[in-house]
Amino acid sequence: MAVAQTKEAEPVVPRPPAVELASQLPGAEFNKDEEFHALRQMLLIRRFEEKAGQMYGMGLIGGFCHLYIGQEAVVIGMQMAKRDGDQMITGYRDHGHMLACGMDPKGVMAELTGRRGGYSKGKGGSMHMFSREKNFYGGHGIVGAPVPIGTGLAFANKYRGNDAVCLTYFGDGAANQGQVYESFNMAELWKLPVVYIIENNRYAMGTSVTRSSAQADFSKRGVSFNIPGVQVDGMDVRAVRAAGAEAIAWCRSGKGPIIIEMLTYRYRGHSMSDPAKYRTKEEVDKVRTEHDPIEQVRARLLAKNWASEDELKKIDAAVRAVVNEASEFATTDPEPDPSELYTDVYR
Ligand SMILES: Cc1ncc(C[n+]2csc(CCOP(=O)(O)OP(=O)(O)O)c2C)c(N)n1
Ligand SMILES: [Mg+2]
Repeated sequence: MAVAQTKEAEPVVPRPPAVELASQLPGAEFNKDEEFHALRQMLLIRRFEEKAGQMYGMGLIGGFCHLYIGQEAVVIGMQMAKRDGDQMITGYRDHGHMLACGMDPKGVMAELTGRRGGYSKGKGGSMHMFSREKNFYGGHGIVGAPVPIGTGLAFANKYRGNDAVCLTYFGDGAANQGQVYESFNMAELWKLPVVYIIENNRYAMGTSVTRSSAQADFSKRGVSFNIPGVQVDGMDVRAVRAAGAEAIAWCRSGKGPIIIEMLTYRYRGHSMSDPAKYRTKEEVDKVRTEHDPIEQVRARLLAKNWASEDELKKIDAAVRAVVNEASEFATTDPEPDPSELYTDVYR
């Protein structure tokens, strides 16, 4: 009996009609400052990741490197909704999350190239960076691992009686893991302040959601545990911010965990070594031309006469300068001394 039949491909960025999308909620619109802020932040991630991809191609970055291009609105919208003191944790597609929480692009890029000035002194690489200062708890190569750890961070918040919320990010593939549901159970049982953000980019490595997931509406994955969920257009930074603000307020008021499924898309392969032959070029092009999160902001700024093409070009140039400075640092900073092999390790 064949059990692993491929279902019909679903439309790009599916939006089941039964689900209320956050972009339709009042308060989803951005003012001028917010539009500019979102544009700069998302561009920083986009240009940083493009540069990282180039540097990987030149052999300057080794190991694994998972780019976040296409998904920028998710982390930036959530960042705009959170407040200082709230924590963030994610998997290996993590450069965008680090930049979003204000980590220095130089330190992130230098970690990718394995240099002393990197966030893990050049010894961790793409998937292993942390910043206690920015409340960023990694950076985890193990699929699903951020979920119990993020739940533990939320437990600590409750135990300590602070009112911080932990934003716990994971993918559609990770959402099929057992440890996720053990975490859900504890989080609801103890009413922990954790927002579970499922970044549904429609693929786990080369496997599409429709081939791998019995319940592909991830906002419903908390039903057995009484955890509410909402499905959000993760390509629209305004929708993300609006849903994020509601979810964070829910947690902060002591109501327990909540799930946000972000409908998003990654433009590049799973990692730099993935030629992405499991999907068509047309599929990628369709999302890029119709849903790109950065283009959406640019178009609104122009339509509202809040910016001219020239001003937008200047913003892009300024962001590129920051990224170039980071790559310059990451290629001139020395590698760690060999004696560092024996530091920061458990024996
Ligand atoms: C426990 C574990 N199993 C398998 C892997 C290999 N692996 C790395 S990424 C990945 C797919 C995860 O996909 P998803 O959760 O959708 O995240 P995305 O890569 O799309 O951001 C797999 C299976 C791993 N790193 N850890
Ligand atoms: Mg995925």
